[in-house]
Amino acid sequence: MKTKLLKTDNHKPARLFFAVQPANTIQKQLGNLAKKLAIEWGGRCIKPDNIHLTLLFLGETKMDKIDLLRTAVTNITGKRFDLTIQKTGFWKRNQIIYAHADTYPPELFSLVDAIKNTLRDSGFKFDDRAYKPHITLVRKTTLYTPPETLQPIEWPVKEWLLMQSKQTDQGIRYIILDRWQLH
Ligand code: 2AM
Repeated sequence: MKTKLLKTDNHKPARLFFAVQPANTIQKQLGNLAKKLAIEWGGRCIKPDNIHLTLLFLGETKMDKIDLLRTAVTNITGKRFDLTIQKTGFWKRNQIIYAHADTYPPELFSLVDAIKNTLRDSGFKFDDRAYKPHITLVRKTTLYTPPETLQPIEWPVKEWLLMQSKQTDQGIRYIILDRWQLH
């Protein structure tokens, strides 16, 4: 599926990232948790629709590079994997509360590596720091003490996405620009 970028966007670069997104039911579950945590600990909760796990953040990308980007990654073949989200954590420096799994399957890291290698070979620049999977739930929190574990949330990951982060009057909105199936 390809979603056309809005015509009005054409004059400026788009803020892009690759991610996986859970089904609506899981987004709602994590969204409810985010709301609860923001009430309890302060900060701004992520809306359910925006709940995702980033694979690679590309940042501002010129519009004329987007087709090249899509073509470059289209031959990546990743395998399906399951995530069990059962913890929350806190990054004091970034002021975020996030959800995460105890362990992540090798298929996730292989997919991220494949995207990075392909983009590097195609001349794209990106932040190449070690990948730390996390699902941001609340921003601008200054204090949080995570409980031991949560009721586990099972998330089967069957596809990965190219997404655009857009500032709108209603806040940040994530738009799916393209998607690829895992096998
Ligand atoms: P975050 O939730 O930890 O901020 C869209 O902005 C997605 O890309 C978010 O999941 C965000 O992670 C991630 N991301 C990674 N590096 C980023 C950066 N340097 N600036 C903004 N977002 C970044």
